[in-house]
Amino acid sequence: LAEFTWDDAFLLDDQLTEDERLIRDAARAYAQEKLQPRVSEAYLNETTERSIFNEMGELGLLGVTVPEEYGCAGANYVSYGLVAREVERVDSGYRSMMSVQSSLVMYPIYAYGDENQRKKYLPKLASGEWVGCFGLTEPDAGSDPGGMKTRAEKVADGYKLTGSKMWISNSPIADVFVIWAKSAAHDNQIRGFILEKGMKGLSAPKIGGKLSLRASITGEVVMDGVIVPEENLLPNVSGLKGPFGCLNRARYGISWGVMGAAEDCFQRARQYGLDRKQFNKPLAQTQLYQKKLADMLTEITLGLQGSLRVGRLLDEGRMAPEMISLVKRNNCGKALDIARQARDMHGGNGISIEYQVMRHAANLETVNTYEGTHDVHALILGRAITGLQAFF
Ligand code: TGC
Ligand code: FAD
Repeated sequence: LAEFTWDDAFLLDDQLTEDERLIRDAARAYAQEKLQPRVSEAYLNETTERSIFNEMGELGLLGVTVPEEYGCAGANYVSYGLVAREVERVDSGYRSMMSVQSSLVMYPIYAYGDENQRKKYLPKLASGEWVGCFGLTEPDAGSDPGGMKTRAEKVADGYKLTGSKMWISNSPIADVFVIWAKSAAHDNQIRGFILEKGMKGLSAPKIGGKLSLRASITGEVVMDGVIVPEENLLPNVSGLKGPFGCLNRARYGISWGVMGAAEDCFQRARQYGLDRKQFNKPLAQTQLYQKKLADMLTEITLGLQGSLRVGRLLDEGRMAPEMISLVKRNNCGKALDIARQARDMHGGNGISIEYQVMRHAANLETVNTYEGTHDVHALILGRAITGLQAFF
């Protein structure tokens, strides 16, 4: 009989290739040595360190799936998931910074851009010299991005963009903005545009007062007749499948990332229960405490196994978006439950930044909502199961 390893119940490690383990180990070392020591202060003070992009860039953690000729690692989607898990083990906000840059900015420029756009933007985004953001959501169009109001109007040599985007990760510090707008010159179809910091009429004010994801800056994007040259239109995609193609990848990464946050909560709750005694015995020696740990380990193990399977299918070109809805929805919901439980299991200490678990729980409230809410993914699955759409 094999021995049971409580921190890798189904031997996930064994299912990875040597290259995948190397990327995972590099991401883990960076996250634990460089991110973990600064996260509490960043979170409390609501500061986002710009230099994190340069550090991640130097280690090849930005756009890991983009080919090497653009300065990237050219790795597979399982590797990308493993990086997300290690970064989010520290903080969902840091994973947000990484995954927006990788899946929502570099991926569309690579997949939908022309060669000039790829050569101009990808190497600088890969190194972290430039920061990117992705503008889909608007004040009146969140779950229903097809209802967006941002408009692109044809003018000499380009387009004039007018509208505003809301809740945009990285936008106040972004150099490159991938913006989705309805284009009058293309039958009112949604098209992608690359905007650059400093363009006249473009601003990105920070959204303050967030009680979640405080180490990752979020802002609006305001476009007051911004003139965007013709060469900044993403030529190779049209319609909602453009932004959704990016979201598939980011949502998949999130499914791994939240399991990293959940593992951190589980491991901290376990240690706390072993160390803390009440009624003359460790908390971990009570039935209720053990049941909670058993539930956590079960969900984490199944969640990671699900993400690995979807990652392998994505790498084989056999991914259906509904598979991603399934793991994004399940893993976010389960991670949020685990973080709330871990907070409870820490008693009063659980509300302190020092014990980390409440920060994870607060962050996961956002992660459960962005990139398609928990309920929106249920409706995507419900449509696939029944053939009936229940959105409207
Ligand atoms: P629907 O009619 O279903 O589809 C319209 C067109 O899009 C195609 N499509 C997809 N293509 C690729 N991948 C997918 N997952 C796709 N889903 C749909 C579809 O085939 C169709 O193509 P065509 O050629 O026939 O036109 O569209 P709908 O308007 O009914 O959509 C409904 C719904 C709810 C599924 C969708 O709107 C949705 O997913 N809403 C959630 C919105 C969302 O996820 N927003 C995310 C904003 S970005 C963000 O949150 C970043 S946070 C990042 C961070 O900080 O980490
Ligand atoms: P709504 O769509 O108004 O939903 C409110 C509630 O109604 C939810 O519970 C939802 O599930 C429910 N609901 C909606 N429609 C239905 C329905 N048909 N049936 C039943 N229930 C329904 N967006 C970007 O484009 N880029 C980013 O970088 C980005 N970063 C973000 C960072 C943060 C910190 C946050 C909080 C959000 C970010 N978002 C970003 C936006 C995010 O994707 C949206 O908040 C999300 O898609 C939900 O949209 P909404 O907030 O408008 O909520």
